Amino acid sequence: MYSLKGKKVWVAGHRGMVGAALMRRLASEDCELLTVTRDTVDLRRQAEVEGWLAEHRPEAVFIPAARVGGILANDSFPAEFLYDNLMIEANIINAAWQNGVEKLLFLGSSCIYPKMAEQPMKEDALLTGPLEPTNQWYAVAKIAGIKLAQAYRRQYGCDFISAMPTNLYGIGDNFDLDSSHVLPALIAKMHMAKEAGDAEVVIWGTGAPKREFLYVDDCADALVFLMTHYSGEEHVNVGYGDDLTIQELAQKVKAVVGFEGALVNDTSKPDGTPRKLMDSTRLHNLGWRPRTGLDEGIAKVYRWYLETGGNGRGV
Ligand code: GFB
Repeated sequence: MYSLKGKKVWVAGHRGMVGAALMRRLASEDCELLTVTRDTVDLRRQAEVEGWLAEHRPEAVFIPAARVGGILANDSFPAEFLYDNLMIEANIINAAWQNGVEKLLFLGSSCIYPKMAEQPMKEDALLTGPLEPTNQWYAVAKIAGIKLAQAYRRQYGCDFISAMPTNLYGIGDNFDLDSSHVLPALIAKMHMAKEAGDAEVVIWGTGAPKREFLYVDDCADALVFLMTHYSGEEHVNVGYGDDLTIQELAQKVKAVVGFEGALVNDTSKPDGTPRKLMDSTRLHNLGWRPRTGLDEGIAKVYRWYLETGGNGRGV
């Protein structure tokens, strides 16, 4: 439906895990990739975003740029998770309209759905109930982003769409234990415990919550697929199709890393949403499927972690 061939394509947030995966995926499309670093344009500053878009005039825009983090970071920095994400998406979407961007894809998150949403969660579960308190700030910002894309489509006829990925993981992830998501945290914790010969590793919460994990390069492939095959007001779920408990995930990571000690639960830490499995039927019906299984994905990330230390310096 929309061809990227010969187009100027801006990946806003190209250094993040999803942005970097999009850059890898788009390298095989016949398009010109535009990027800008934070030193040049702070996406939270309207004048900087407007000036950059007016000068560089991208034809297509992906917005993986966001302040992101795991359950503790979301719960600890509500102001930044709400303000930064609202500003980033509002600045880019409005400036994209002003500058005649042909197609824009906004990226949200599965936490936009109510805490107790029926499982698997369909797109129409949005705004049907209260949000999970630990990440309500981030969720409200992402819901506003969906609504912005819809509003510019309705009022100005802009071809702006939204994709809602499930929990993502992959190379380029954040391994900092205070701000990371669970999968990279477990890799880092178990690796360090193995190296130190520790007897146990702490798992936050009860280990009972269930999560669905999608490998980031599969997500990037789905985003390019939606950019080129989907045009509509409704956001589209981007999931893997299966979930598992945090305890089961910890066992998988333990096996890949080769940690032989015990797993201990710290129930003073929050569990968050009990379950958030996406219903990705809409995306599947459009013709897209994920490729990377969870075991294969964890092994890839651990290899990358060993090579880079998760920060480019080596372990
Ligand atoms: O990945 P995670 O931080 O985010 O946590 P959410 C998922 C589950 O893993 C929670 C547990 O039940 C955590 O308590 N967990 C166990 C751990 N050990 C650890 C650990 O060492 N580190 C971390 N981080 N978790 C986020 C939202 O929710 O998901 C964001 O806060 C966003 O807004 C993102 O939506 C995708 O899945 O709970």
